[in-house]
Amino acid sequence: MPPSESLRRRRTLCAVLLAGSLLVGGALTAPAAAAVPTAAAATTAVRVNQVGYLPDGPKHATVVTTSSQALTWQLRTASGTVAASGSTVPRGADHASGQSVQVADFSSYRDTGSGYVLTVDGRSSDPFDIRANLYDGLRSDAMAFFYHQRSGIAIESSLVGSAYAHPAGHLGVAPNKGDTSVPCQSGVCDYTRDVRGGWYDAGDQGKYVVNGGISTWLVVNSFERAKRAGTHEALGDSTLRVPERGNGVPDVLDEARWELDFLMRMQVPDGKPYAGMAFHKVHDAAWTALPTRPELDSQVRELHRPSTAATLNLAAAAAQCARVYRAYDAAFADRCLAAARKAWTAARANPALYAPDSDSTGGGAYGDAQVTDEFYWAAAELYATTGESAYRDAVTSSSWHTSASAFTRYGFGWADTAALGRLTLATVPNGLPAADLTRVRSSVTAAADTHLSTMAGQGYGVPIPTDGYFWGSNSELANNAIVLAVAGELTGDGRYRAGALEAMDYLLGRNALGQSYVTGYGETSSRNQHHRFWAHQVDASLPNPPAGSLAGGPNSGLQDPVAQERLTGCAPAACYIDDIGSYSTNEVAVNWNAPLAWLAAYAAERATDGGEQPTASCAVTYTVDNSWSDGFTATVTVKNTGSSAVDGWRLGWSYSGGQRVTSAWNATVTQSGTDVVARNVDWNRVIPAGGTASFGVQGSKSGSNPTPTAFTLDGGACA
Ligand code: 9MR
Repeated sequence: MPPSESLRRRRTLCAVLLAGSLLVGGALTAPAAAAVPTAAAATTAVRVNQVGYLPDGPKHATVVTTSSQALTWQLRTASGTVAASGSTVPRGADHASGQSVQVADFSSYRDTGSGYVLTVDGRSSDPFDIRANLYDGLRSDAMAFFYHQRSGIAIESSLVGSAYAHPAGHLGVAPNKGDTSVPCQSGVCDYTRDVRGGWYDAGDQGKYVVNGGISTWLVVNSFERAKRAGTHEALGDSTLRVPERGNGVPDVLDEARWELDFLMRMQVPDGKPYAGMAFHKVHDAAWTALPTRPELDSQVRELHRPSTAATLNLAAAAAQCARVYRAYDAAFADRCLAAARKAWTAARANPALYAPDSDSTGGGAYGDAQVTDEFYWAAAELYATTGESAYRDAVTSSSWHTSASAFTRYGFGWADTAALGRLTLATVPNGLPAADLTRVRSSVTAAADTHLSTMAGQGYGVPIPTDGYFWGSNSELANNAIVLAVAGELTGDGRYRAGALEAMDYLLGRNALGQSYVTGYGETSSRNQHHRFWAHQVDASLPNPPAGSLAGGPNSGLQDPVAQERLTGCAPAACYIDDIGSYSTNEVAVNWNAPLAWLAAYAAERATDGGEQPTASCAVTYTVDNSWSDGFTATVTVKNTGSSAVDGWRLGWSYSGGQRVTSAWNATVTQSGTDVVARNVDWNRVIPAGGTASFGVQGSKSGSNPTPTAFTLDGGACA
């Protein structure tokens, strides 16, 4: 049987304490003293999303006040005009923050602008915007985090700027000793493996299959979900700063492939003991100091013994790969599927090879002695991809298939993966009987209802309970917000989308500390996260983390020396310090940025309640001007049928006859699979109300050349 919610939580906490105490490692040079961002030291007591709000989204602020009476709030424009006003709702003591709070709700205000300020009782918030494209920047920055974290490839200045560029790390070039021919730890194997590539896990340079698996799944899932919504062009080719831009494959999938290739390299080869299993992790033999540039790490790297959990993470991520990449690269999809099947079979043969919590010298433990949830997740992915009865039986015979514990208030995570299987079964077409599918989908909405009620009980609208602030709490919150978003997709109920967006408010400043946990977003944003290269706080020649990097967030366990020294006595949601030494509250990690990127993409693309596709005011004519045996030219004219000018546009359509655009004029045109996106050039950026813009394409074809009939303008369907 799956363990109860409380048992699972204890297990997670236990792992935290064990590994946390060993992570200290004496490697840290003395961190510079940073101001302690306690609630008392905050500059304002009106907490808002410091980036802003979507015009059609919820708009809440939390006011810290000792007053028990409702107060008047005023929303002022940048010029100081009062645009809206109302009364706050007193909430009294908020246990997570340890503060007495009231809530202002200005959701009904839907105008747009920048530099708004919310004033309550003579105190003002940080300034913020209200605009539809609020999350466009974060969508690409949060996803670009993964390129920065790539191992085994030079990080190019042309893509990230000179401050963040560095030579490839861990390609066997001195002083690096890895990762092209890595030995196992003593007694584990008698050969070496090439395990180059992948993403560094976090502030350290270890590479861990369990955490890599869930992170890859989330990145690929963000694309798979967007594809269902018909909005995936925003994650398509040439949307990210990655070296693979322009290769015809969606950039998000290019990024995830970097990790998928690594995960498959971690599989034990045929003919060796435990063939098909995945090594649990590869990392330095001893903890390295802060700072350590990746290309200057001189530690020996070692493979740690295979584990059932890592093997099943590989199976799940690779099975998802086989499904999602098929439209873009069938050979890669086949390779993923073969790896997934092999991993599944190996895990079934070795169901209890547990990674111990104690293995945390030189890298994190990622210990997990409860892997029935990983079996369920891997079976669900394999079933959704193949439809085969053996995987279906593994799904339906798992106690996780019906257990209420698949979703908990504490969210899913690298050790608790049953929810990922449920999310896939609820959203990817599969052959489960209708009644079972209904039950699976209801379990997602029931979980989302729980999160909404948790939020309703919190002064800051946080979808995690008061005792849920443990290591990486920001990812716990973000993962719960994903469940809310998926419930919105399944039901069309706008309350779930509102809940997911309100979770973003917390990450971006509406919280106990008035702290945006995302670098570069908001007036007071985290900039000293624990990282061996972005270590500006200890070495001024190195950069701070790049924009879009999410800090782990408040951790009431205080599991590092800086937190213990500076945060003792903190209320759970205030147990955070923006200091490079506080790895238990202020690290970055791939499994934390992945849900942030997922949510940013979700928030950026959905402009209407309930997740419906917006309708745009446009009409399109597509005329084939010339056609020959294997090619054609066409003129596309888009008319702005709305009452205001369009400033900058993106026109999308699909080719159903295998056509491919080979060149274009008067627009920049990219194609990903069957999907085409045309972006304005400078001179036709503005289409006045009633006006038109035209451009031309040349393409290749074989046989017929069906004319596209459906077009979208900036994500909204043209009438
Ligand atoms: O995210 C992990 C958290 O759940 C654990 O409690 C903690 C201690 O074991 O480790 C966290 O993961 C770290 C990993 O062990 C090493 N790389 C950095 C990760 C983020 O802090």
